[in-house]
Amino acid sequence: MTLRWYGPGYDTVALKDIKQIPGIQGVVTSLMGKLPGEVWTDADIAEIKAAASAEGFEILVFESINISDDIKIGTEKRDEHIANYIKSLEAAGKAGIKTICYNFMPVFDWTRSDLWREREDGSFTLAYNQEVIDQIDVADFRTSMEKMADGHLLPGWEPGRLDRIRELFAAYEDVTEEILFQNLVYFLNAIKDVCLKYDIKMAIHPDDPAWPIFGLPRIITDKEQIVRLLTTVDSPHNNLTFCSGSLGTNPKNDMVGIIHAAKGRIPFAHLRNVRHNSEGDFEESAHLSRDGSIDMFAIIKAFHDTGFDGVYRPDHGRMIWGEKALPGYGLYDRALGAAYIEGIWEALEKAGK
Ligand code: CS2
Ligand code: MN
Repeated sequence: MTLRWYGPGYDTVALKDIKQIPGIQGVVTSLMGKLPGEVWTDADIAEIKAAASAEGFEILVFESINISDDIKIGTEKRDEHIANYIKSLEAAGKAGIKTICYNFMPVFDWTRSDLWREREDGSFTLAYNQEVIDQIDVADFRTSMEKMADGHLLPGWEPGRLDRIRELFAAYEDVTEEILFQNLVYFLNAIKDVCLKYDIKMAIHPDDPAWPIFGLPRIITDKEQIVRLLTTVDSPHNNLTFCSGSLGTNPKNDMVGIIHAAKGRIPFAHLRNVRHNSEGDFEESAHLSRDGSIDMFAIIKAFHDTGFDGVYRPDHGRMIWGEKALPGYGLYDRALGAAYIEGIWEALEKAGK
């Protein structure tokens, strides 16, 4: 069990507070100051490792070493960016960090229409409404997200990334789902040797929401596409980050089926719940199954049944008890989620004996 921690200067939650959550064995982190395409050096990694270990934590996963749009689009800069990515992997591998989470979503990472939807109990949560999204001018979208973030950094929406939004949209004009998929395969094949050398597991994060938005292609949204990726690049370095909250945005996704279909190639899992309110509208609920639409017990049981021995973390949490933090990444609700998940796991372990 881990918790995501953004590193010194980026997170509002302190490691010494994470330490007090029962069962947390390590942290998942990133170099938030790096743009996609830039190299992570040995010194950069040593610095963040030292910051974590000063509070007794090991870094178990890098989430994420982000992929540049040039790699996703397949521009003439792609090979240079891949060469940089290989250098970053080399540095991670040498530092003993062997699970790398990333995503292959064009332009935007996870997307919400509201970062502060108030729920009946007075908590605030991240929510998505398709009609609201459909009315947004993409060029203004970044500004409205940043306004909602109220001075906090949005994970996945790091500054600098979206400066060229119109240009980027134009660059994606001819990128179909198939081209995007082939560019992902190209990337995975190109980094294979360094991954095998250091026993690195690349673990792709599903698209969130799990359907195309703003006319941009999205390709990691359901079981069929996940299985296609795992079988097309059938190598131990090509794996899935299972995210119940992202795959669960589509009520049709059979999540237990996805866990079984991945056949052990899930080194990293994100556990959170969503509530479907109506067609095209959902909000992130508490982790507890009956607060949302996802059967969290069934998912955790599927991991237990398949002998999961990877890293997991409660993904986002709501803002409760007046906390102000990075949207989705406060301390309190994620701590409740961690305890709930650990409770289910303990029950499964003991019932199985
Ligand atoms: C998060 C993502 O929204 C989520 O589910 O886990 O921001 C995730 O960190 C990235 O997509 C991984 O690259
Ligand atoms: Mn996730």
